[in-house]
Amino acid sequence: MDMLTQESYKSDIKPIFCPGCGDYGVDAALTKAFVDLQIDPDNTVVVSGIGCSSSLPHDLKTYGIHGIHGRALPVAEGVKLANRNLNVIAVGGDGDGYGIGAGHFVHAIRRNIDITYIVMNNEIYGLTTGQASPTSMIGQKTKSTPFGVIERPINPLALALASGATYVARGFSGDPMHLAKLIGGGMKHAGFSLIDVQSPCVSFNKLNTYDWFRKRVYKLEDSGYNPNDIMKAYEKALEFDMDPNKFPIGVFYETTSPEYEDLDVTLKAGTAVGWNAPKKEEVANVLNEYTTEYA
Ligand SMILES: Cc1ncc(C[n+]2csc(CCOP(=O)(O)OP(=O)(O)O)c2C)c(N)n1
Ligand SMILES: [Mg+2]
Repeated sequence: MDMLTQESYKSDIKPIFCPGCGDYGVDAALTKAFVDLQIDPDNTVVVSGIGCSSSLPHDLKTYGIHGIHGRALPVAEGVKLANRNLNVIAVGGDGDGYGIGAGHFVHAIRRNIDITYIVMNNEIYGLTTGQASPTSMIGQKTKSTPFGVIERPINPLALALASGATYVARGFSGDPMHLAKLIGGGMKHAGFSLIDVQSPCVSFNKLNTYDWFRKRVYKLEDSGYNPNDIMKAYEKALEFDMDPNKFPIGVFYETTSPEYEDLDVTLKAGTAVGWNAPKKEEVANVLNEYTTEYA
């Protein structure tokens, strides 16, 4: 097969993002990770929910599902369980994943299904033009919080760790080369991987800007951080909550643990799409069993 390039993954559809949107950086980083790993676009599915960030699958020449709000993960899990030979990537926003989809977030993580989840976290609802999201900071004035946010923000990294995550990373869309490595690491990781990306919304979040992040962001690996100690991972995940001038990015935690697909009795026998449909008499036998046993 010929070498795949950036162009191999670009569709004819242009992104809907505003000029300067952080999600362009995520688009570029994801494509770079595809090129680096020579991912086959015909064997790849990118699943999303609803939001500006969730429009990303349209821009890619892979398979894609632009689904419903907050449901990127259950759809992605279904795709993976039906055919575990596919590369399955779920993408979306902070509202989609940490708000309406928060229940799915916790349960997909504890199942450790082998999918990569990229959350474009801009600390706001972008598509609906600037309401507070579950990651908006206390005090932030938005269209839905004219007197400032009074709820404590979700800490997605700490929540992922508490849910049993096996790969937890945070990137910054202002550094797409670094982000591409985090995404590539997640795709290579066997099991669920979370890459929370700080991806500024230049139109509706005037607080968490590129400059705001640049003043605080530093790379964990530059300080010799080792991502296999869960207690240290919690400490780093909580660092910004303790010191609002420090915002670590990089791989916080990685560990090996069996995938759901390896443990499930039926799935470990092979991928579901390869199964033959049951014969008529087999279905009749099952139905018979129920009617005789419960008659
Ligand atoms: C069930 C449902 N509730 C609410 C909405 C309205 N809605 C559309 S996008 C969105 C939030 C988008 O925010 P986020 O997920 O952070 O994505 P962003 O646009 O910031 O990338 C909401 C509330 C919807 N489409 N469906
Ligand atoms: Mg958002």
